[in-house]
Amino acid sequence: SHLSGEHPLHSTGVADSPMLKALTGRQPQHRPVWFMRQAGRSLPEYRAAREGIGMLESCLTPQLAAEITLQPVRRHKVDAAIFFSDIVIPMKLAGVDVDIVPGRGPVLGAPVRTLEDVAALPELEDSALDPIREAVALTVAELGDTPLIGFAGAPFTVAAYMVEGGPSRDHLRPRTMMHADPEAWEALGRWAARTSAQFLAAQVEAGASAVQLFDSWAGSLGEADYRRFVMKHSAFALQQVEKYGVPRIHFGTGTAELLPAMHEAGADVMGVDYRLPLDEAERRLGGGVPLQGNIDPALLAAGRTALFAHTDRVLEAGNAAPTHVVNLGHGVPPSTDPTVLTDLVEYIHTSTRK
Ligand code: 1CP
Repeated sequence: SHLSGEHPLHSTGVADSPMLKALTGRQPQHRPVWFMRQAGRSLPEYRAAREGIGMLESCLTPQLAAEITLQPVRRHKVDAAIFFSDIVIPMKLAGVDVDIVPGRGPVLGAPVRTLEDVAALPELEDSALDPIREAVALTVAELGDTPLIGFAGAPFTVAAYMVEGGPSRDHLRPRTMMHADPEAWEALGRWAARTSAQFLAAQVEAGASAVQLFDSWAGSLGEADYRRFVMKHSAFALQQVEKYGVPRIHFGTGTAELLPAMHEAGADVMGVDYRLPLDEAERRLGGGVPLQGNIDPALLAAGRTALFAHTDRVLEAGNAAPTHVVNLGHGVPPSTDPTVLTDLVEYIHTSTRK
């Protein structure tokens, strides 16, 4: 095996947890649930732990990253932890000038727009990932039978920040670059794919039992551009972790038209955003694909009655898939009342228990 003897996936507690069962198409004891951005500003204990400490520093301090990863598992009894980090961490560890600006997101010192810019990018040294390995090891030591999900940004989403130099709405510059300078785009896509693959591998080797590739902004692409300029880079990142045998989830927002291509890129489970009902997603995928999703984050603030009625519809639509991991259609909004999330987990567990 490509995993050490002590890897959590070798324990039956993790391997037969509801989360791992659902991710591998086996019927779980109850429908597993976790939330994208479950660690973060919705939790008072997160705000306390982060007091006076920058986002990147928090991610690179192993004890703190482990503690923040564990907080939502303790509080909400979710079926999986997601490693507390960020899609720009591999870039940072490679030596790229990047910071996460409060209230804004990742911002680069200098955008990457030409072939020369790409050629000047530093390579990620494997040893630079040691704080990540240490944080993952500390986390899984505390998690018991709850699996840890490792993640990385997909090459397009990562490259979108690099080319824009920061967050943007339409990702015009990277979409222009593909066509205007395909050679530079290709080189950047390969850099981002290698770097994301290394980040994923480090988390899996240190104890993550599943991975999620976040192509959050892929929905800004048409299918033709996705297939021509993006898919092979995501496929590379997914292929690099295939040898570990951990389930690979592939998620993006606004990707209703891209689901089959994103699945073909090499995913085992498809994440679906809140815009497309899961039964329709399953139909577009041709059946047989485990799904993850897709409670509308807006419903978290709509009151329990509306939220649980909406959840019932999501659970019902999820029956169209061989197995279903419940999640939101995108991240937990920072303003969310955390007691709503705790109650939602309990509601899902009780109403789906076999
Ligand atoms: O001050 C803060 O608390 C910073 C807010 C924050 C947090 C909590 C950022 C900045 N990143 C994170 C953690 C994070 N980022 C996780 C942790 C685990 C969890 O889900 O609980 C994960 C998986 C990410 C991944 C990430 N970062 C994505 C993909 C997921 C998604 O939400 O689509 C993206 C697009 C980013 C970029 C990013 N980092 C931070 C922000 C605010 C953003 C988005 C900026 C934008 O709108 O473009």
